Amino acid sequence: MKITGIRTTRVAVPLPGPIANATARIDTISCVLVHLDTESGATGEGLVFSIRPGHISLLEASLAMLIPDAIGLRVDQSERFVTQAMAAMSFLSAAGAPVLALSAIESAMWDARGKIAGMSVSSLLGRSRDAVPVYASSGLWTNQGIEDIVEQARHSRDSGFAGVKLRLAGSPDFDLPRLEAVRRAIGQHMAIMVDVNQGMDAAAAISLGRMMEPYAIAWFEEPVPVHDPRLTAHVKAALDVPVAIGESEFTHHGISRVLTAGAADILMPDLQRMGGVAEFMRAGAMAGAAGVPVSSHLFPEMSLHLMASLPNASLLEHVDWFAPLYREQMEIADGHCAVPDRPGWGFSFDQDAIERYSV
Ligand code: SMN
Ligand code: MG
Repeated sequence: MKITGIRTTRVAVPLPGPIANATARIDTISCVLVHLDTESGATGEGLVFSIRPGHISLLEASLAMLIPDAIGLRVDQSERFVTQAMAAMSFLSAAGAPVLALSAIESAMWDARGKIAGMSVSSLLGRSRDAVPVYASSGLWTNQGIEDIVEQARHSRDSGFAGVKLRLAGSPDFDLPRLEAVRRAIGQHMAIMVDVNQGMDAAAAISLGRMMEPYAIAWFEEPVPVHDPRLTAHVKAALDVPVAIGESEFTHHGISRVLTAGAADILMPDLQRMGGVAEFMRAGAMAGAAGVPVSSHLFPEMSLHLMASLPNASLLEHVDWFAPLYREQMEIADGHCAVPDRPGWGFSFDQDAIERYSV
């Protein structure tokens, strides 16, 4: 059960075309894949990701720093690994690239543990459900025209998603006709989330939030900069539409600040910024204690298992960005994604894809 080695591979998955939100433009999904070898012969898999190819060297260097601390541990000692690694990186900070790298190793330990036990990660955690409500987040970007986003939203509805996320630019003149068109195209029963990626100030966000009230949105995501969650709490208090934040926080300590500030109607922890599975579940439990539902951020193939376990889970965010790297594909129908029973994550890296996308 001991970890005998950890290999890393750099991959770049090109998107069909560039995508843009209020604060970023993305054309490549850059990842470092982690293969964790064990003396049992089972290999655990995890990954780190950035929207910026230039971050990959930093992520690789962070992995190289952490790998010696993991080798020789048993795969069931992930909490010990995390505690030691967090202590070792504390001179830098408990945030940024080292936490992302830590998450990839910890996640690979869970995958290996599941494969050795013959159980899925969700089964190891204790399942609450065998299918998780899911919304489509791969489309509806600010650099797409209105016909395009309407067509994509209809396609998501017809593909079995329970909702779609519309990226806002942060200007009512631009955003409201798009929101109206998407609502009209998909009907009243499907959820629409809107996300402005911290691109507004509080007064403008409150004003736009009020204008969006007639469209019955599921949530308004990251309306303002998140450095101080009290600013989001201020916006949330002024609005009837639910506010979602959490994806930019690191570890359960960041989530704790968000919850303490009363800044989230919906909490969106991100597996890699949490620093792995255990921290994600800790953040989820803290949200549960505060009466706040959880919607995972990115990494759908892995987050699916965490959302299957959390009693207070709401919707899984689905992006198709990582799918080309995996052999197995997510099964979506009737607004839900099925939770696989296959051991570990139940999604394994495709060797041909790794070679194709390797850089
Ligand atoms: C998002 C995440 C990652 C890259 C671009 C945009 C977005 C989301 O905030 O919530 O999916
Ligand atoms: Mg977001």
